[in-house]
Formats: sequence, C-alpha cells, structure tokens
Amino acid sequence: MTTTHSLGQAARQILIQNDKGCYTIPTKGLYPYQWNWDSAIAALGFAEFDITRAWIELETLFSGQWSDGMVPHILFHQPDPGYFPGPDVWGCDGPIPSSGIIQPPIAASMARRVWEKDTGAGATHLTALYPKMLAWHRWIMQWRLDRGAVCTTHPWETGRDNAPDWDKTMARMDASDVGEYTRRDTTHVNSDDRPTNFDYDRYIKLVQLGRNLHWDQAALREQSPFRVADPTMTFTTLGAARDLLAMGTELGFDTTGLTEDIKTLEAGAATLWNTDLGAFDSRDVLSGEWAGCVSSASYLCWLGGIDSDQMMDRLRNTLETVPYPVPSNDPDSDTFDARRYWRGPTWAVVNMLIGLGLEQQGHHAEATELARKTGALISEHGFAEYFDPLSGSPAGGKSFTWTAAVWLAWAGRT
Ligand code: 9WN
Repeated sequence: MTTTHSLGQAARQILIQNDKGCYTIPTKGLYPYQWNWDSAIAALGFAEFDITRAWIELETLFSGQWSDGMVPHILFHQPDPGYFPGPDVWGCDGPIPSSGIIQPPIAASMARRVWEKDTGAGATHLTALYPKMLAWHRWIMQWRLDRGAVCTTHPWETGRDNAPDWDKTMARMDASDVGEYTRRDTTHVNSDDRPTNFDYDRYIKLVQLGRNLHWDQAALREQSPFRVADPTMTFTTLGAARDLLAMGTELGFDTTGLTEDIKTLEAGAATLWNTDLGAFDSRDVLSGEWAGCVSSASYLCWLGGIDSDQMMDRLRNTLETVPYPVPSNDPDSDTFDARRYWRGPTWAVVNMLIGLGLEQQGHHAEATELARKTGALISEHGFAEYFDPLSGSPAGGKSFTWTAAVWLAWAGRT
C-alpha cells in the first residue's frame, strides 16, 4: 500500500531528480529548461524540505529578468535539442537566453508563502527579490492592460496553451507562411494528448512576429492579431499585487501605486464577467468577442481576492459531478476533450491555485474538499503532468515537478 509518507518521499525525489542545481526542469525530455510559473511552484515544494533551495529557485528565475522588468516564460540555461522552439527561434537578448513572453505572474504570491515557511534568512532573500518582483508587476501594468484586465499576447503566456478560449482568435489568424519546422513535443508524448498542428503553426507564427518586432511591446500592441484579456493573467496579477502590497508594507518598501493598481485590476476583473455564460471568461480585445469558456482559470477569482456566489455554485457542482475535478474545460461544452491538454484535463497545479485562493477567502470546506480530491487523484494515478477528469488516468509528462510540489505543499497535507 502506498502511504502518505512514501508519496511524500517520492515527491521529494522528483524535485531532487529534476533539480539542475539552481533551477528545476518541469520534467525530463519534454521540458528541459526553466519555466516561469513551474519554477514558482517548485519553490513552494522545496520550501517543505529545503528552504534555501526554495529561495535559489526564485532567485535564478529573476536572474533572467530583462532590464525593462519583464521576466521570461522560459530561461534556456543550457542548449537542449529536445525542445522546440529553442533560443535561436525566439531571438531574445536578455541576460540569459530566453523566450520573449511571460507566464502567469504567481512568483510574488509563492515568494510570500515561502517566506511564511522560513524562520531564518527569509527576510534577507525577500528584501533582495522584492524590487525585482515589483518591477515585473509594473511592466505588466504598463504593457498589458485592457480596461484594467490583463491581456495575453500568446496562448503560451497563460500556461493554458490550447484552451478553447483562444479558438476564435486563432481561427482568424493566417499562418500559411509560417514555414517548415519540426515539433519535438510529440516525440516525447502521445500526439492525441497535445495541441494540434493548426494551433502550433499559430504559436510559432506569433513567435516569429514578436521576434521581427524585437519584442517591442508598443509595436506588438499595434500589430499582433492576438490580444486576449484572460482570467489567468488577470487573477494571478491581482493576487500578486495584493501580496506585493502586504510584503512591501511589512518589509518597509515604498508601495506607492499598488493600492491604485489593485483597484484598476479589480475593475478589470469585473470586465471578464460574461453575464450570458454566468462565469469569468476570456475576451478578445481586438474583436470584442467573448470566448464563451468556463475554464479552470475562471475559478482563480478567489486567488485574485474576488468572491463570487455564482462561481462558488459552479465549483460545488463541479466537485460533486466531475469524478476528478477541476476540469480545464466545462465537460458540457462542445469543445471538451478529456485528454487533449488544456481542453478538458485536470491539472493539479491549477487545483492548488484555486484551493489557495479559496482558503484565503475563508472558503475552508471547499478548499479542503478540493485538496482531498486532488490528493486522491495523485495517490491513485501518480505525479503526472495532467489527468483525464472523467477516468483519472494520467497523461503527458511523467514525474512532473509541479505535481510533486503540489503534493508536498498542499494536496498531501489533507
Ligand atoms: C509552452 C512547462 C509548461 C507549462 C505550461 C504548459 C506547457 C509549454 C509547451 O508546459 O507549455 O510553454 O511547450 O507545451 O502548457 O503551462 O508551464 O511545464
């Protein structure tokens, strides 16, 4: 019988095996570099047994910060032909070879939690990190707002690559001149569980556009066909702003502007409420069209400090009716696909972010229930990248860093 203790040991082993010294890869083979939000989650996992290593993870992430404050979604510390697109395709010139886009800015919120677990040198680490985290927040506020909501300029930025949220926007894009390239992801895992070639052409087309514009945000805002105000970016930015305000106040930093930012982002979050759908939704900024999607990101409202009775009713229903919640796409939707990446599968990492938000907002019963269900899913089906929400079967990469970290920091503790 697998005990909680032995699962804890296995989870630590995964973090240790995926540890490259000062950063952690998400999984061997499929993802051989440092990813931004994966790294923030890894730090939380390390904080359970090696607090110094937790800080190092975050410090390495911010060592890749660009001079304008942007923190890239991938840091290519060492070349690896197993992943495409690599640094040569992105054409960026930050301090470390990197991609030119961001990912959900959860690092500040995770740093605050690491700090809470640190009885020693935490304040010293955090004091050094704080101005960098604030600079990234300011970059987002400067470049990515639409009516106060935070926009994504590439599906990869949200971490929800092929979510149906982007379908209408992607369908309008012409990628006929993208040229020849070879996908590497499908050499590691089952192609039926991955984004389609139609989507990949558009992912690469957007990378080519960014590169041609030298990742100039003003030019991208003018010229990119992809600009979507999204719950992932908005709620994580809002949660981070609140955490930056709290940490800055406690550490004695100048927090001028953060209270205003929080108000702006709260107003932005309200613009993501789709009344017809009855849920937080994504909104194409260029066409003004709703995506019409209830995704797992819709439930990140609590992480952003926003309460919603309607989202709570939905969550309770999902917890009762979906065998392995929370699905990344509504099972009643025509676009639902139980295996294909972000079009249905359950991601333990998103569950934890939803759960931490619920806990923060005082919804203890639902937070505990979600943690218990996520723990059961991992103990029955392992530390997979993601899971079929109907059968629980594991999919994608194995021995996955963030699933192990989720077990250590949250799901294995119930
Ligand atoms: C592109 C690393 C990342 C996660 C994302 C997930 C997937 C990359 C890919 O893997 O995205 O960034 O190549 O598919 O969608 O959430 O951070 O685990």
